[in-house]
Amino acid sequence: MHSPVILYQFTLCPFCNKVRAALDLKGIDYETVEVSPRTKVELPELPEEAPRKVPVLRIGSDVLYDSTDILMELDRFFPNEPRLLPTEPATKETAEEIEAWVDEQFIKALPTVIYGSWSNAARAARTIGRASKFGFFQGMGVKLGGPAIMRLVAGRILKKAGRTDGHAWIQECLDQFESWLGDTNYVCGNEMTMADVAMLGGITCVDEFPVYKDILSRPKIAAWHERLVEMRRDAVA
Ligand SMILES: N[C@@H](CCC(=O)N[C@@H](CS)C(=O)NCC(=O)O)C(=O)O
Repeated sequence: MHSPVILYQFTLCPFCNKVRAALDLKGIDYETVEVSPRTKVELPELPEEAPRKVPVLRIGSDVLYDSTDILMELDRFFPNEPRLLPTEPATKETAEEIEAWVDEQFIKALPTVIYGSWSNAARAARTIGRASKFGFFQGMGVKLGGPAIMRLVAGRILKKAGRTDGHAWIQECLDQFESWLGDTNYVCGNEMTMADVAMLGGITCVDEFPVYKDILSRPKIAAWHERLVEMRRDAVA
């Protein structure tokens, strides 16, 4: 029997969604603990150098943090298939690069279309209010200011990235992802890797927002997504 696995998270945080996707796809049983964004008192003791951020994953007495590091470590704790890190060095390198790109581009671009317009901002505020899931948004500097502040934050992200249009940014990301997919089942070839898991996590995170439909309106991405969703469903069953 394995040690208990506990994921400390904000439900709406895309980085936590990456880790949940990985745990599900590998068929690992885990519990989740919802962390209070303000106090984060629920977090376990962390190494001194670790930021007080989610996700944090406890496996028995081991405490892992940072979604990318967690994905990279998971095969070591759970060597069962599917592996997140390919064994072939060149493929492993590509998987790591694309996984980093998901954090740096796709996940960064998402909030700019989630609350980049007044109506989306109001919708985001309602979703958060309803579900009490402040995490992602508060993590990005949004306190309790509602749509107006969300809009400011979206603007700030765009400016920092040297962009003006969040929707165009997302479309560029999707073009890029599609071209990497090519005619293969997964983004690094015909085996699933941490790169697919990261992208799946980011997409799942916005499933209540209009951008989700835009993403899945692309047939190649929709087919890839369906493969992963099915695999995830089978693995948790
Ligand atoms: N690079 C980290 C980023 C984690 C992160 O930014 N988490 C946010 C939530 S989306 C957080 O915990 N923010 C709380 C804070 O900064 O106080 C990862 O991949 O895990």
